[in-house]
Order: sequence, then C-alpha cells, then structure tokens
Amino acid sequence: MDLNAITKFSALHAKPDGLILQYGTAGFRTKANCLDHVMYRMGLLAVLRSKQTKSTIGVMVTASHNPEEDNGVKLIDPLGEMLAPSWEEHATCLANAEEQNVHAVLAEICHREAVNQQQKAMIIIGRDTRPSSEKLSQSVIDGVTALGGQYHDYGLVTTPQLHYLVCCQNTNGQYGKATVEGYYQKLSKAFVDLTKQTFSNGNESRALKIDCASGIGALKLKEMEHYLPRELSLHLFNDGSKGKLNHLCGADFVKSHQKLPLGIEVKPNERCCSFDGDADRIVYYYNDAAGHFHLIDGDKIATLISSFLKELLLEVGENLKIGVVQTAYANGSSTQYLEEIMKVPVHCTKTGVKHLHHKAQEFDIGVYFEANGHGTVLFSKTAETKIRQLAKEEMDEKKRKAAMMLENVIDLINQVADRQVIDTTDAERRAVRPVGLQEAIDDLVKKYRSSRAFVRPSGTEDVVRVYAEADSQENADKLATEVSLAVFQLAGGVGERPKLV
Ligand code: G16
Repeated sequence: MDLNAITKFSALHAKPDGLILQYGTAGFRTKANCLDHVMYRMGLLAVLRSKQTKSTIGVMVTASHNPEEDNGVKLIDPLGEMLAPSWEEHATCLANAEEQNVHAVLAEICHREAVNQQQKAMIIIGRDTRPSSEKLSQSVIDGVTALGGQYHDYGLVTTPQLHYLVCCQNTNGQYGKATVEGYYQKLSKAFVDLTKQTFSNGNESRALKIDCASGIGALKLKEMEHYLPRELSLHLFNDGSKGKLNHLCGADFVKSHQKLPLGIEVKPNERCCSFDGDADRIVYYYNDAAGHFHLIDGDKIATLISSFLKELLLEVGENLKIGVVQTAYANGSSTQYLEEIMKVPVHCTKTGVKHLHHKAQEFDIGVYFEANGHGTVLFSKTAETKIRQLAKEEMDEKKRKAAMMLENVIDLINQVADRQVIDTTDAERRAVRPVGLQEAIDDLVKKYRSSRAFVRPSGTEDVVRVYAEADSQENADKLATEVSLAVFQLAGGVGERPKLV
C-alpha cells in the first residue's frame, strides 16, 4: 500500500469532524456536501474488494429517489449484485474513521479479508445527473488511483446499466457486451422478440407516456429509442430540460402520493409510467374514464409477472419452483392473492433490494418486487439451462414457443441483483424499541377493518417511515396519522406534530 499517496489524497478529501454515516439500505446517502470523503474512501474500498474477488467492482454515484441536494454511493459486487454484508460493515468503518486512522482501518480490512496487495484492481464508475455527481465521482477516482487501481468511468448511466456492465466485465462478455450500446442491443432484442410472440394481432396499443423524474432515465431512454420499434410510441415527460430531480414527479412521488406526477398530460386509459432518479424503479398507472387514478405498483407488477411465467411454465410442462418475495410494504391483498389464488409461495424480507434478492435466489424462478417499483426476476442456472435447451428442441410447436418466450424473458430481465431509536423485528413488521410503541400500534390497528400498520427507520433518508392500510382510503389515512402521532410521542419526534384528521 502506498501510504504516501493515500495520505496525500486523503488531505484533499478530509472528513468533517464528528460526522458519522452508515452504509444503509442502498449505500451511503446524505446531503451532497457531506460526502466528499466518503466518495474518496469508497474508491479505496472498491480497490480492496476488487483485489479480494479478483473481479471488476462497480461504484455508482447516486441518491436515486432522494431530493436533488442529496447524493450517495453504492458499491456493486462482481455479478452485478449489491455489496456483501461483511463489506458493508467495512464501508461504514472506513467512512467514519478519523483521518489518522484511515491507514489502520485499511490494513485491518486487508488482514480480515485476506486481500492480496499484489493483485490488480479494476473499478468501473457511473453517476446520475445530479449537479454534485460529477465532482463526487472524481473523488471516487482519486481513491481508486491512490491505491493504484485502474478504472473506467462510464459517466452518466442508470443504476441498472452499471450493474449490467459489472456483470458483463466479470463473465467475459457471456452475459452481454460490456458497453452501454451492448445493454441496449441485448434488452431491446429480447423485448422485440417477446412482444412479437405475445401480441397476436398487432393491434394492441403500444403507446406509453413516461415520467423520467427529471433524471438520467430520460437521457438513456432517448438513446435506447433507436433500438426499439417505431410503433412503440414513447412520449417522455420530466426529461430534465427543466424542473428539479424527483420534485413532484418520479416513481417515489407517484407511489407515496398515489397521484399523477406534475408535468404529464393524461387522457383516460392512456398508459403511463414513472422512473426514479437513477431509473431503477418503475411504477405504471392510468386514469379511468371517470378520472380516477389507478396505480400498478411493484405488488401488482409481481403478480402480473408471476401469472405470466406460471402460464408459460404450464405450457412447457416444466415443474420449476416459482416463489415471490415482498417486503412489509406489500399490500395485504396482493400477498393473499398470490398465496391463495395463484398458489405461489410468498416470503417477506426487510426493505432493501439486497434482502429480497438474496431470498429470491432460493427458487428456480424468484420474482421479487418492492411495492415502490424496485424488482426483477431471478432464474437459477439450472432453470436457465433447462429453458434454453427446451427452446432449441424439436417438439410440440406450442411448447417450443412458450420456451422461447421464457428465454426472451431471461434476456429481457436485467438480473442484477436520531431515527435509530426505532428498532424492528419480523422483517421490519414489528417494533421492539422504544418500549410501548408496538403495543400502541396494535391498539390503533384494532380500530379499523382489514388493517395493518408498521413503522421503521428509513435507510436512505433521515425520517421514520409509517405504513398503514385499511378497508378505505379515509381509514388508511386516519390510521397512518394516529400511528405517526404514536411515533412522535413515544420515539421523541421532532418538527411539526402530526395532526389527526
Ligand atoms: C432504496 C433501496 C430500496 C428501498 C428504498 C427506500 O431505493 O434500493 O430497496 O426500498 O431505498 O428505503 P428506505 O425506506 O430504507 O429509505 P432507491 O431507489 O432510493 O435506491
């Protein structure tokens, strides 16, 4: 380790005194002006992870759904997955080390993880469109350089694109070509083939209005449009030419406010969707003829995808095990429908793609979605091999078509994997601290029919999240406010006291 280089660069990226941050739900997230040292140190850490795994590691600079003033960083492991949990701990330690301890923390990580210092390191970097992202990704590069790693800066890319690029690099192109163009080619081909196989008469509506949250999704969709059929008429809104990132628009806004984003014009029954700031979430919606808003969130997407896959599997006659993974935010009726009507096993994990991804790997086909629109489908290696084999075999035409559709689904899906006073258990569905809070929530829930509620500290924003569902919108709103008040009283709330409606 070149201690001089580390010290020289460290001085340029000094840690503000007393600042403590944690590698949260999706990496580090906070105000952009507090993150310079974290970026530099994550550049250092990425080099160590790359040396240890003898693979390319990704670093994405983004704060996704958070406001424009925030930023964040997450590391991407060799197969395009989220960073391994033990390395999240190293990340937190390194980010919080005082200047004079940085060397010691690096040495400790090398020791504990048996990092071979002689090994070469390769890091690939991407960023979203936030004004702060370019400078912060330069700080990552400084960290990589200080430890003698090589890097390729892909500049502006979506989070799913960077996950794809990491996976391609580490499978020697087997997963796809390690370029942004390769991403468009692979996904658009699978999409075009699958839609040809699915739509029988060609008259189905192909128009889609897209709210790009004033983020990177707009730029990348404009590039990808050239690879998609012209009949698929895409109409982009909030494309970043004006308006602030995620402000009154984007997937998170639409999901949490259950209404149209600002800046989109919608006629009855027109299909619409929203991305978030780094384009790794999607929710669909439409207004009916009476002007009522209908949301197709992650819960519904998971249900539709599972039904579609189940039908295809029935057609090919393969007994592959499908499972669905959700979080506590999943609407109770979606879980009930999946389990009771579709007879698909459903599992609940903590919030965070990394937790759902891990659980989904236990199935031949694991469908996972968070209600907020993050998700994908994982095919086990065995399932993938079987499907690709069936698609090639001479057999019943209907069966082969179903196998080919499944094969296209595989290619289309990019499988790449102080609020702290509140402590939770049971996949974040019950609060164990502060004392009395869970009992208070239980009593409130009893007042309403078909109701459920829980609270948890966010891992991306400095807030406590409150979830409530009940038999009507009005009751769900009332329950949410009552639970918020309980949190305010029992967990030492700050700011404006929640008002009962
Ligand atoms: C991130 C995570 C998601 C999580 C969301 C909210 O999303 O990737 O898995 O659902 O944060 O997390 P929390 O409730 O802990 O703040 P994104 O789109 O911001 O990267």
